[in-house]
Amino acid sequence: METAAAAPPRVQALADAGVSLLPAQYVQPPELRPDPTTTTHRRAPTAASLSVPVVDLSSPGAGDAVRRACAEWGAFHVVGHGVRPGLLDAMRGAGLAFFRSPMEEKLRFACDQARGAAAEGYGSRMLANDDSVLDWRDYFDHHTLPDSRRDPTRWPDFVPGYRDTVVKYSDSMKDLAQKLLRIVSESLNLPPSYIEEAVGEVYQNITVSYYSPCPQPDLALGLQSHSDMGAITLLIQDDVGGLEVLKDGLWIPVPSLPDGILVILADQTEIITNGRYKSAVHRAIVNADRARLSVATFYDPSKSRKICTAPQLVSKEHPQKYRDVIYGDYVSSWYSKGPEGKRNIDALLIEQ
Ligand SMILES: O=C(O)CCC(=O)C(=O)O
Repeated sequence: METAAAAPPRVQALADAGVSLLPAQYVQPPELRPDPTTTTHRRAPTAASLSVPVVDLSSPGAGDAVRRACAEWGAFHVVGHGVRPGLLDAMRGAGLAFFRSPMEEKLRFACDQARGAAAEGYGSRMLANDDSVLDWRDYFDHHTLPDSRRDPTRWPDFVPGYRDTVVKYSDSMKDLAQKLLRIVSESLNLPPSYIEEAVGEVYQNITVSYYSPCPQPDLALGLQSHSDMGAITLLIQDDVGGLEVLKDGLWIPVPSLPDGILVILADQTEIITNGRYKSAVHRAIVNADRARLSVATFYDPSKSRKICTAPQLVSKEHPQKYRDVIYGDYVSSWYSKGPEGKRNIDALLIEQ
């Protein structure tokens, strides 16, 4: 949440001004830096054999591939997903056109501080506490579903076709997320609609993130390490690179796949599946030369929804791992303290 008194400068404005030293608020503590010599988790060598799986949803083996990818990674690319490639490019293009527009235009759509945490609009800081290290990132967050939250007049009016593109993209990502949740449910022998029903009415946000070139990229993070709070996230990015997923203690770079969409399982899916499927911890690193853009679409429960583990997945061998939780309480705890490099979900662990 941004507050008027403490609103940080837009990262893009700092980068455009040509700062040569990273301002102190953006300097990560040594153990969280991407620098391989200081970081707690090592980064995989560039030519690592480990890479995020790719699942062709149009192939007959898709269910098995999804099962493996969810159990081993919590993140995977999908191709053969049925979303028109032109729509992915249009969404990336709309986001880029926004961030390349003059600052005074962008500021007309700045986050409204009075609306509290995760306010819709153009922002640069997610957390309320002033002492947290800032991400080297600006973003535009759209509230897109349910329809009652969707107000395109809050989205940029100066990029031709922007609002129409976001609406089409939102609808298309909702369909894909539901298709994926059905496959994920079935892969655990649950009824196909199980996870969708456990999540209830979908609250969808679309966040376009823009990472400007950074003067000292080894000291900063574009987006600190975290897992997503909701049920499932669908992410597209450009060809610059910077997204990393944590796998067995190694940060694995996630390249962009032409026409591919990255699926990231989020915390509520881990709770519902009793930890059989993990939410994926990920972060974004930055570089000195090229700006990077990503578009994340979050599929979340409503704040009042109680999320419970599927009883079919609890047994003597698999005792219930997490306490039931009201989603709004889960979210509030994140916004008051931030991920601090830890998983929010660990606070719900039941002692065995
Ligand atoms: O920019 C990226 O690749 C990551 C974005 C992300 O993790 C988020 O918006 O939560």
